[in-house]
Amino acid sequence: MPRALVTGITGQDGLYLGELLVAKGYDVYGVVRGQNNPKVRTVERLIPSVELLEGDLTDLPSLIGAIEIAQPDEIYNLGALSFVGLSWRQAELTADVTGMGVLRILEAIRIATQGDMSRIRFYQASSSEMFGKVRESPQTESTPFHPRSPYGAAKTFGHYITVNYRESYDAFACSGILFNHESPRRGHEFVTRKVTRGVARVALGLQETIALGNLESKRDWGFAGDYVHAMWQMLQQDEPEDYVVATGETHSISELLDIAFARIGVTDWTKHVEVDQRFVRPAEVDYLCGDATKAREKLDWTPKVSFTDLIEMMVDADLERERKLSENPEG
Ligand code: NDP
Ligand code: GDR
Repeated sequence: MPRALVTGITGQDGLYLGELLVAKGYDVYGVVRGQNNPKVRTVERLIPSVELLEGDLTDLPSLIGAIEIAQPDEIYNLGALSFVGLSWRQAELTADVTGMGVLRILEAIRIATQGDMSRIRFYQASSSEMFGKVRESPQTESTPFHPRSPYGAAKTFGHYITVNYRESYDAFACSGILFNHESPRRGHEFVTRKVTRGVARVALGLQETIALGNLESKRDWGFAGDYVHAMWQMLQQDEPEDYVVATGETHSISELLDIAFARIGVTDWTKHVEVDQRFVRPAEVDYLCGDATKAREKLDWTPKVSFTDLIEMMVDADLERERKLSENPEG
């Protein structure tokens, strides 16, 4: 059986990727950090066959130890401080986990394989945030980077160090430049989930308004369950390369609000939304739209879930969850 090690297994993508790898017959090992991490229970419930190993991207020995136990054929580095808004307030930690963490795990592979890095295939979770103040649209693998946040800067380092280890040590290292992808498992801090959860609570009379930042920015949003297939496909190719993964469609936060509120029968949402300066960022990424032609042609990858279906799926899941919670607040 092939063996895979996944950092960030407790996150949105870690859960979908873990499920995919188990379904494909892998022995899956997940790296979890911290003492008594409450998200571990979700992994145990959804993917009980995953073996959990202690480790932290800020701690090289723990990464070497995890690789020695798991003996993986493939490593997926999904762990990161991933919330762009927080990255200004915890810039140093973001650089350490999201940026330096990539170097540490590559070094852990180099040490554990005694320099024969090509023995372990490596996936780095890079991001469309690297394009930032975009130089061209749509964005492709060759569009120059101009990150706009400490998070974007840290991911740009992670991307280039992945490319550098491929070129320096013959590592089978791929960087997936993924555009925003969402699901009912998305954290509440990200705008899609904040909106769909807020809309569900408005529908159930649990809150009146949703406080948001910039309503004009535009994102290329897809479904996380589709995107993890592209991660796996990248590591099955003959050559390690970098790929943009995106839908090629872009929508504003206002359009997101239109679709989410329409699902509960509200056409004019203005009285339910307030702009709160606390959620406006010091520097914004105004517009992202990805060109995933290379992923389509080489990986045979296409997104399956449309933007409207994605947001409706998330509103429906939040309605069910909030209804259950209001009936039984203990959980
Ligand atoms: P989440 O925020 O849901 O998950 C992040 C994961 O990183 C969690 O499992 C978290 O574990 C883990 N983590 C945080 N700090 C550390 C650390 N010091 N050591 C080890 N693990 C740590 O992110 P997503 O699942 O949405 O994203 C997965 C990856 O893809 C991230 O790297 C993200 O930056 C990147 N990405 C995401 C996109 C998206 O739209 N979702 C788009 C492009 C890239 P814990 O339980 O300990 O908090
Ligand atoms: P993003 O996602 O920064 O693109 O990073 P997020 O959902 O946080 O923001 C998207 C856009 O919405 C605007 N916005 C708000 N955002 C949040 N979180 N909360 C608000 O109240 C709010 N109001 C408006 C933001 O300004 C922004 O323009 C995500 C993360 O998953 C990264 O890890 C990943 O790399 C990128 O997607 C691709």
